[in-house]
Amino acid sequence: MTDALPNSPAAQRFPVVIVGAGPAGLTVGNVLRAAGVDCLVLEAETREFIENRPRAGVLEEWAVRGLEARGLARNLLERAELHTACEFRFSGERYRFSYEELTGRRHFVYPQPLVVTDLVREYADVRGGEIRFGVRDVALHGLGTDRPSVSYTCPATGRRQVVACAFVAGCDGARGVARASLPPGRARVARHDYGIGWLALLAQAPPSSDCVLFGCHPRGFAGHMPRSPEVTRYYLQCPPGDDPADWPHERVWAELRQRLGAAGAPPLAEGALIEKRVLDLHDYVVEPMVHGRLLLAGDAAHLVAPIAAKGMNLALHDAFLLGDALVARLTEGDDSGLAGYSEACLRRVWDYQEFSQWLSEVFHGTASGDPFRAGTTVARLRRLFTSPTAAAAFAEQYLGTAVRY
Ligand code: RFL
Repeated sequence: MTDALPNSPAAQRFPVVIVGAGPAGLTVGNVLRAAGVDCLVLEAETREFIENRPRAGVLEEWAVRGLEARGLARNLLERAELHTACEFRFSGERYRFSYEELTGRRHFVYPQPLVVTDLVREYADVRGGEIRFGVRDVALHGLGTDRPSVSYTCPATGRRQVVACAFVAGCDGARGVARASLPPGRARVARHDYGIGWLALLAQAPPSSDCVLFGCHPRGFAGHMPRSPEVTRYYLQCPPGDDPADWPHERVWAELRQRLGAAGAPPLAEGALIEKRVLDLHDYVVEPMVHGRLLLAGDAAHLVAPIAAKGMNLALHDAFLLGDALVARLTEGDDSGLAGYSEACLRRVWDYQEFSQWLSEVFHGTASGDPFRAGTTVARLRRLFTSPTAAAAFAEQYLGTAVRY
């Protein structure tokens, strides 16, 4: 962050500048536009790029209802696949976990590129929101004052532009500029490194099951996540920092067959691997999520490794609260939403982080090389299928259905 730019003629003014057009930023923008609040979204990539970037695919039902309530779920409700169960595979057997029977709730499977495509269209084309793509070198100024501003280089002219605003929504993900703009010592960043890598794969292949599969195998974890009738996401545990080039087609499918193998399991439907990258699993949480006039949301504020498929859901939770709080502040002068914003978000964030850690042990314990951990991991897994209380607790956390956080 640099100091305010009192002498720079601010070419433009918007009540809110939103940095980043991911699920968080676009949802905040849509909520503001629906209430007639002007805002500007600044996005480093092109529209085509963000509409095609493959990532998440699982939405929790409360998040879908939140989008629906804000008029943002029409396509999603028409096209998403509804999942009612997941399946654990361990000790050579298949264990189906029907979470809908326990909670009455489902997961909605709708790839993130479609979520983003719908949100951009609604924001820019329907609600008339301003958005600038391909901006470079975004910088935030005067965040500790009541006259912050945002500057960036315009891709068309190469000129620096300054936008004055009342609030900056930092929604620019894990590698953005917003978190980096927090003055040292003003926020605590808590980190957790799992010391585990996941080879994240997208296969041009139909799903091999009607549900998510978790293979908890002594060779390492393997996951199967249906994305669409043509595309399936797979994960393979690997050493952190592994080179995806060391995972040719044959090796990937041989490992997936082994780790997801179980008595009576149908063979995997194989296909070309259209994405192959190694994720070093880690989490972080920024506390508080607010500094002066900068309000962080989504991955900019907290990263949760994709172990429990929670990141996009948390980004939407933040965005609902932030959008509503900004509307209340800017249309009615009501500050209470903004005052409670960080704490309200962080309660769910920490709960989801704890669940991800718990699930990480379930996924990775049998491959830890430590026979004691392997034994307790299998006990955890078995408990899900022998204890209705343990099953109910798992279902509640997996679906994010707790009454309070
Ligand atoms: P995003 O989606 O990263 O959007 C941030 C946007 O900001 C832009 N940007 C900038 N713009 C201007 N100036 C700058 N300096 C900028 N720097 C960055 C970026 O181009 C981008 O468009 O953050 P947001 O909105 O907070 O959304 C978070 C989610 O994207 C993320 O949590 C999920 O993808 C996590 N995740 C999953 N979450 C789920 O809920 N369910 C899942 O099944 C799930 N699977 C996943 C995942 C993440 C994965 N990756 C990325 C590790 C699977 C994978 C493989």
